[in-house]
Amino acid sequence: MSARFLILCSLILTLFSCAEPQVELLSPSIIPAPQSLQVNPGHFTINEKTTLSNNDDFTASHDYLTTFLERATDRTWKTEYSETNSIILEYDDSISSKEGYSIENNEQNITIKASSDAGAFYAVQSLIQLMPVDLNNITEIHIPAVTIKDEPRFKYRGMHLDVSRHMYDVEFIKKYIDAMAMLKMNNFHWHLTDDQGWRIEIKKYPRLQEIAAYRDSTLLGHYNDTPHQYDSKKYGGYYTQEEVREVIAFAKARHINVIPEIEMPGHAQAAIAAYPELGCTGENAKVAMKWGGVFEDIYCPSEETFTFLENVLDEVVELFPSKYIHIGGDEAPKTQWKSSPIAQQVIKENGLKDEYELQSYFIQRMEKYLNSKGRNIIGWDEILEGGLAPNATVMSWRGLEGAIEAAKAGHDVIMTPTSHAYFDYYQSENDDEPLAIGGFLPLEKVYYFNPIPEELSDEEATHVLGVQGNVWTEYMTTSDQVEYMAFPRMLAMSEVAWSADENKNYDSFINRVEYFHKRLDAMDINYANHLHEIEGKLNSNQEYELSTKTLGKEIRFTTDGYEPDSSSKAYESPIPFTADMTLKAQVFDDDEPLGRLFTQEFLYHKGVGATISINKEPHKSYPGSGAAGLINGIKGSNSRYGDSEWLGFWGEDIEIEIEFETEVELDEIELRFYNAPGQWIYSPERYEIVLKTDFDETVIDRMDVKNNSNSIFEVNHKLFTPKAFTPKYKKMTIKIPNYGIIPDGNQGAGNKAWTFIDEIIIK
Ligand code: TNX
Repeated sequence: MSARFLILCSLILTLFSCAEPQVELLSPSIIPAPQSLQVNPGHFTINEKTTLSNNDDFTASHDYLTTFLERATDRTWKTEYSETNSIILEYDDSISSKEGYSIENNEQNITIKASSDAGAFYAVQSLIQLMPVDLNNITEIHIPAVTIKDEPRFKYRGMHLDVSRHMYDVEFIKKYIDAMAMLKMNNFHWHLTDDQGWRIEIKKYPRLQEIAAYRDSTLLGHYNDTPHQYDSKKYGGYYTQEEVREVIAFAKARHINVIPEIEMPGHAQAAIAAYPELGCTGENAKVAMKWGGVFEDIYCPSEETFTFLENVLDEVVELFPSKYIHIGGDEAPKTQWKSSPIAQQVIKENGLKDEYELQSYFIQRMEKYLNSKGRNIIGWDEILEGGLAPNATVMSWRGLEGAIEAAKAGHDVIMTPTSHAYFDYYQSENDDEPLAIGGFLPLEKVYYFNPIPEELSDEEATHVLGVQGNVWTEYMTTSDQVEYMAFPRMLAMSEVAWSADENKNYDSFINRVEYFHKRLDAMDINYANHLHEIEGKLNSNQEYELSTKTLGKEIRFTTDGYEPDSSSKAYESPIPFTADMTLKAQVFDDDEPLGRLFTQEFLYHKGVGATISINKEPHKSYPGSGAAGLINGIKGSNSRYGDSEWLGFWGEDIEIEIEFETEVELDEIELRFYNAPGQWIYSPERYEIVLKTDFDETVIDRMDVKNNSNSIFEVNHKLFTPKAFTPKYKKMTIKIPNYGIIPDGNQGAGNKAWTFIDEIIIK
């Protein structure tokens, strides 16, 4: 709309309505949600005359916007000032947050204000998200009139990527960084070295490129599938220093800092394979070919090792301008140090108590070196063990405890707990999800992550720099797979990192994500879409409730085994469960089915509706649906022990008591246990079932139960009852001792095992 037309309009507006052509405007759906956004009447139109004006303060933001506009409008944009029809980037030092900005967008101009280029850059990201996704073949871009005032909640907003387990080309790394920029994230944590491959060129040590960068073979399938099988293919590669520079420059142009991670003293098997003298055993290790385990090979704390690491870090520091250098520190097994004369000598000479203090000595020494170069270290939370290095920032991954301890001691922390930030975990309970490491972290759980632990005072909480999503790539062989696991969870994490807590609303987020799919499609990102899926839960009246996250759609269902279609019954109220049944349901948008078919089997066995209690509470992280869930007629998933059915107990002996409403005859009892040694979960080796009538007890005692199955272990007991007399049982007790301590040679050796149980099927 021209300015003259506008003036004319406003003159006559009170008398006549203006015959302005109707413009379809998007309702703004920015991710991460801004602090405040007000939609005003009208819109701004970018046409062939629109100009872009900049003051000299903003370079990256201006360049990014120019490139975007040139692509979108297929013309060159010179920077020039004009009073109207202009996109204006303006310096405003009254904006106190350096990453904050405002956008005032009206019929005349779009005015972006910020007090730094970073703020202006984030304004540009918001502005782009106010435009339609598809800008092809349109001559004018209409942008709704808005007033936005925005600034981030946290100053550290990160995404991590493991390129050791699998490696991705530079083009992909840039794509990942570009998506981060769109989501206003500002730190890319590049996990460059690990047991399975060293991925950064270090000129002084050519064997890192020749040997450490390649493994001979790779584990096939999941670590829990035994016996292990391998693909017998050489795999690997590394980023040259030139490529690293290219990535850093690309990120810098998007206000993203790149933090390299060089792992020490553990996760060092690849480096030790190249230079065996760095290890403690003198034996020739090979670059690791499998995952799941913590590898025993560890850097020996010799002067030779320290020189090596210092030389490596010299090249790293030269390449990376980042204030932070990540030096790992996680999962450093102490076995080799215990029997190494060199390690023991260092312990003695430095008056250290044990190998934990040696780990701390190691990290502190490297910290001192990096501090002398003007850099600070980040380490995983294990660096707390044996004493924290004085200036270290802690990345808390095993839970929040590490972060709490470090923040209380006055250290900065970054929150990245497995429970909310591990994007290598499954995001859906569907059995046909692509193979993943395990766990269960749906979008909503990421979204509702609260990074400030209650245990911290306001003062201590200022040490929480921010949050980060981690993408460990053991099971992500391709960049497509990385995208599938990272999106849309990265969107949720961006909102955790950026948006004010009081502005967070999952329903609003989901609607924005739905629209965002178009944006991700345009970027050719292979996101996972679980939005139109159905969730079900049994309520306390033994009725099944269905729900879906997307609004304004219908759920249709059947209970006869047939797939629902647009004429099937619409779900309006909970479905009673009074007999065996198969429930199938699907979301429909009018006649069109969306998402995937939901199927739930119900087994109406004799335990359903009985009274149940357990002597121990299940672990907080794996509560299933409580004791009642063990006899609710729904079996736990075959592949997600973190679902709403399985109950997990850590190291505890449990005793379950079931009391039937009336006395019942029993034919068969089936118990189901989960078994995943890779995740420390062991089905029990013995258990006892006691059946009680009013005057008698029958004991079924099973010892030395051998379990050779993977994942689910089902045991079935048929009860032989004499013909003449059929006992009726009132109560039943099941005693399940924990498996005990995990034996040597296994994942988690020395720790207590987990017991997972679901559905006691009583017939
Ligand atoms: C633990 S998180 C690791 C990684 C694995 C990851 C898999 C951390 C510091 N160490 O080496 O890839 O679990 O989820």
